[in-house]
Amino acid sequence: MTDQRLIHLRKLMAEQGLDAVIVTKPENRRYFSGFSGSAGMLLISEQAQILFTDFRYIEQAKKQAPDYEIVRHGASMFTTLAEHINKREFVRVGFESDYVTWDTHQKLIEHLSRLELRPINLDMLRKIKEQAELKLIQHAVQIADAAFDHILTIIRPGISELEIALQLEYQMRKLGSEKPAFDTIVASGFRGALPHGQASDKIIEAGDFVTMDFGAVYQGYHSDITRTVVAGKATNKQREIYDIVLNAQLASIAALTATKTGVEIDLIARQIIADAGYADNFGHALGHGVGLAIHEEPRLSSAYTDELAANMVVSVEPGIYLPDWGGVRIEDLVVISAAGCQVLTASNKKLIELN
Ligand SMILES: [Mn+2]
Repeated sequence: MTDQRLIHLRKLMAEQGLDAVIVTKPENRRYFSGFSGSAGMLLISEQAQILFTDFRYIEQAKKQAPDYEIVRHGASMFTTLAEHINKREFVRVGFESDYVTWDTHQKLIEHLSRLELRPINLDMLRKIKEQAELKLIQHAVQIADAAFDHILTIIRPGISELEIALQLEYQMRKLGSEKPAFDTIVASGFRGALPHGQASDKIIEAGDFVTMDFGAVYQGYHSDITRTVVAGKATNKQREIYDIVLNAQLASIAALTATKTGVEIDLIARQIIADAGYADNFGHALGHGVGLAIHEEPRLSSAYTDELAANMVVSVEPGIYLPDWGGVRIEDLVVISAAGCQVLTASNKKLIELN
């Protein structure tokens, strides 16, 4: 945790006329305090920074968030929060409207009736990564790369998608991943047409395309990689589709630089796939930010008109999905810079035929 993060947060609070913010989203709680427990909330004002949590996490909170006043709450976290807020002269207090449920909002209103509660989004403060964060993401990428190398020795006709997913997750855990970054996707043969086909009991058949989308988590930071390989010899059609997706991916990476917008980069991949005749078969966005959350700001999509900036980390993951036939997706993580971008993912992207 660096002071810089709280400086940026307090600047945003001042811009929005807030006396304090209540931070409840786990990623933001961790980002602004260092505390990684599963329960608790932060109260941050110009003067104060308080972490409320329960009995289970007091010792951990003291260790992980030394710059915070740690307050143990009882049966109702809101009662304790209100006691601390009502001691102070706050008028306007921000809450994370994209995370707080209706029930929680009702409780906040009930306990803090004196206050003006204002919605605020804190995620944008996590978009640009610090050097230390980039190192952690790079480490999570390396774990996934190593698991991919290993899985190439395991994939063969006769084993199931679930077995491949298990082996990927086992390798990543052995290499230090805290957990899978998300439910591992293994989609083979006709199931490859499902962009998010979670591993099933389908057996790999000779000649199947096998799409694997997986990631590791290291000190809270995620990685995300997709590779599609052939369990045998590729057909001409498989080669054709693979090359289109790879070209789309390489061209968008080549164009990716700070000051471009998410729309512009998304369009580069989309145009190449459309020109090849598959416009209707690439129905998802090109990429997303990755960090303490697996999907976060910014986006490479037709809706993201903001400029990108140096030290943002995004996935670049075009795909083509053909119903009843299968699909291909290729995904790397990259760090954006002023001059271009640096690809973090090291795994081979040439079409791999496993014989
Ligand atoms: Mn992804």
